[in-house]
Amino acid sequence: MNPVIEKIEVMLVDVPTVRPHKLSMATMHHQTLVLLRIDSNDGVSGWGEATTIGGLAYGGESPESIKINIDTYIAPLLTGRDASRIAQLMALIRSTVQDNRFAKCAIETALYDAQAQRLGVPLSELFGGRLRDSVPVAWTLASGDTGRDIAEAEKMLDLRRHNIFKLKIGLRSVREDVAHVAAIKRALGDRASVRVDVNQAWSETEAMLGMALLAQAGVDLAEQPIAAKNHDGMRHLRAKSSIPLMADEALHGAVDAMALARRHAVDVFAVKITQSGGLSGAKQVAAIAEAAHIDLYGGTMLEGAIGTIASAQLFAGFSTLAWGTELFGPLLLTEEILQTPLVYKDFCLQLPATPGLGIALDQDRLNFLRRDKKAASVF
Ligand code: MUC
Ligand code: MG
Repeated sequence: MNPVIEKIEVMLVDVPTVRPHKLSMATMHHQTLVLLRIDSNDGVSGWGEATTIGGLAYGGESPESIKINIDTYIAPLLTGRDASRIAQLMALIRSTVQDNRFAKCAIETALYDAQAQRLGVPLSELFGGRLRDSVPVAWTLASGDTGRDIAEAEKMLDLRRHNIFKLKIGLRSVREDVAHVAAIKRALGDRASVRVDVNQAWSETEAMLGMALLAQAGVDLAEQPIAAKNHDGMRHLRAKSSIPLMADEALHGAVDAMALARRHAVDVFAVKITQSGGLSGAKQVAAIAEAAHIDLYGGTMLEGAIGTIASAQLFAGFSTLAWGTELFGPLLLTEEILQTPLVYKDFCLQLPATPGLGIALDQDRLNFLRRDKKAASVF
């Protein structure tokens, strides 16, 4: 008998961050995890995640809109249907629901988690299998203070947790930002790879100056310095820059990947399962990158453990992962939602070998943290 979908539940879980996380478009003091569970009548439950950054500051889906859109439009479409026909279910959603990439990602992840559990294999095996059992993980330095960022980086190096650091810039003037980056690179030297993420904050002329100064400072990579839609601008920058250019916000799935590849606009793709509309979409982005000789980086929307390990399960199968990943989301949060935390060691995130996502949620903790179970939210 094929499993039938009985219930789809979306929960918003507000968790404080370990310190303020300053991006050019928002300063985060907490993260709102958007978690989703699909229960079927064979007793198997699958989990997915649709977490975004900064409410509506980063993209067009907010935690609240994701929940209401799934509850109102997507869950009723799926309830009562065969949970094992994932391609059919996703095609049905795509034919009825425009956009909503994060919501689609959470649904698809939960369906694959459950199906992999039924088959008794890690989720990675449903996407072609693993080439690696761990992935390198960068840490983002975004306290807004140079001294604090250097101390944080030193601590991560001592712990052998991270030796790749992404610095968030774009709030101050180009020269002030580059001075901050250069001081950190000087302090860390060859012990670490230092990269920057401008989150679209620069104009083309600012980026022209910024990229040149960053190259002199010894920075290895610049991520999304200018507006996501400015593909020609990225192509101009790339042609002039001596350091590689990475697309992040510019990449919302395979169509964007194709457009960027055709224009030779960037050197690296930051692949995100949410931004790609799910694991299958992210795999398509990676395939386009491979065909176009574009390097890959495993990106995050600062998800918690579910989205993080789902991403790792996919990235473990990418033919190359030249720039590693930034799957550190759970480490930015003050609360653990798993019975056994994810394993970060030797600068990498280790992949579980157990079926599905390979994680077990701490239900009591989750119930305690859920926004709908709280008298008042953390805001
Ligand atoms: C982004 O734009 O890359 C990833 C790491 C981080 O600190 O912010 C995110 C979003
Ligand atoms: Mg980015």
